Amino acid sequence: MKLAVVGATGLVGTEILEVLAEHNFPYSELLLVASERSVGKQIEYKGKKYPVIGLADAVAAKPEIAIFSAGGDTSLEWAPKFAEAGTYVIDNSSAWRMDPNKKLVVPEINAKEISKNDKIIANPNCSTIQMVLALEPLRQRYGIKRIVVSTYQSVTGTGKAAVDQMMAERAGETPTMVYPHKIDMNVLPHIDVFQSNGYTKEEMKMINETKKIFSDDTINVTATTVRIPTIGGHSEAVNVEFKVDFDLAEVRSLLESAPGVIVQDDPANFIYPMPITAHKKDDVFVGRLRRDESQPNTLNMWIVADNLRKGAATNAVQIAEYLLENKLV
Ligand code: A2P
Ligand code: 11C
Repeated sequence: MKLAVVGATGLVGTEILEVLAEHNFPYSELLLVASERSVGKQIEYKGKKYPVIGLADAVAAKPEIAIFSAGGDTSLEWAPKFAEAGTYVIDNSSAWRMDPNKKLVVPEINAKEISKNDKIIANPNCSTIQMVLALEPLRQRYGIKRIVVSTYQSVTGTGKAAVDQMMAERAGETPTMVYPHKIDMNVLPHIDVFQSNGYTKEEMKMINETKKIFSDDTINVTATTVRIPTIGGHSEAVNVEFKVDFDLAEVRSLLESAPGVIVQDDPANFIYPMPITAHKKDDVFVGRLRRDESQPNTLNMWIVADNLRKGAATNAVQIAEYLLENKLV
């Protein structure tokens, strides 16, 4: 099994390599791929040195699986070339997510949709993944009418240059600006580009991807996505209205038995999910479970996950594991 990691020098690519190692992912050959700028550099991984190769050489090597995290333009141009060579592409960018012919997969929810013909499989946006994973057991039991979500997102979602901006500001140095404003000691109600309807692209991703993953266009979703000066993970305040009433103890027990979800909800002892404790973990953490007393059938919850892990690398590696376990490769 030949495995390619495209974008291996980037923030998500580096995280993918970490997750592959932690999961003992089986491969016979590992191809580390980046832009022409990096070709020839060496990456040390699990005690071995790997040369960084270019995309054309990687396609020619016909890997069985390629996990892409090199931006939408690279995916649009190169994913079809890998697919033609018989490679399964698991793509972290937004390039293919809303293509009606491509599957948008969170393995715990809808991996069963994947067939032999799905050579390009899309990984959802990080803020969508953690929300839908935590909502799925509740959706199965009560049905969802409407979701109102506000996010508090880590600068790692923007990439290394954004982390550098925040750290330079914190150190009193002159930063190279990635955001239109200072990010340290600040909060930006702005993630990705503004659309003509007044929402940002990040907000529209949460709305549209949620409907696609749940295969349900009737779910109403509205979102406000916000960047905060933290690393470690994205946090989300979610207000969810179900189709029928729920029992809070049952909600807790459904979440406790959901795969990939960990309940941290003991306010008396100040236990609730936080980015600092979610950092480098594969799971999605849920807490602050409480009834919305202003209207029927409605729950408030707080959801935190490491956006580079379950929001990106872990979800992609889990899709690759699904392909192997189900003998699609
Ligand atoms: P490189 O390091 O050679 O630029 P990040 O999102 O953290 O900036 O990472 C982006 C990743 O995508 C990096 O590994 C980067 O490689 C890779 N990448 C960017 N543009 C291309 C391209 N045109 N072809 C292949 N890889 C690319
Ligand atoms: C952020 N969610 O936190 C973005 C990063 O569509 O995969 C991931 C963008 C995407 O800024």
